[in-house]
Amino acid sequence: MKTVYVLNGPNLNLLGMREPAIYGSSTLADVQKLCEEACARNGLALVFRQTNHEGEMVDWVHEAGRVHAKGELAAVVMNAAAYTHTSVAILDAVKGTGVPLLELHVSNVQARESFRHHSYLSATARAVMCGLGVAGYGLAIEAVAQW
Ligand code: CA2
Repeated sequence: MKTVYVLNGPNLNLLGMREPAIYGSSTLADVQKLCEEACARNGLALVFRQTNHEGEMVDWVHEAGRVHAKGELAAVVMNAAAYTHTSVAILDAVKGTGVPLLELHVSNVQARESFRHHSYLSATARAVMCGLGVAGYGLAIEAVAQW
């Protein structure tokens, strides 16, 4: 059984508690449940985490890289949140480990402020999904199950 790492970046612990017009009313716990169900449907194991710290995200990509090296990783599905737009360190971790990455955003970042239009991760991601709300997490798992 392969494992999907679903890694969430800063402030996503606030999901469902603020800005429902942009991010909806589901909480991160709801998202985790949705991911668990999608993984169960697709015969995948799930590692689901959230961090507010860039270095911790880097460490988790390295951990996923070790799983990848054993041939046991389906993919990393990452909503790097604000780090998407700032983090060369996370980009380097993805490049350095060679993990297959699906970059995910709840909102349509291209329809928002211009500083959200650039992603350090997109060029190294195998796929990018945005604007589908939290349903995107389930759809992302359905997609990577075919990788
Ligand atoms: O649309 C997304 O998923 C984002 O990755 C969310 C990030 C934002 O910086 C990206 O540009 C797009 C923000 C995550 C913060 O989430 C909150 C949720 C509820 C209330 C406040 C913040």
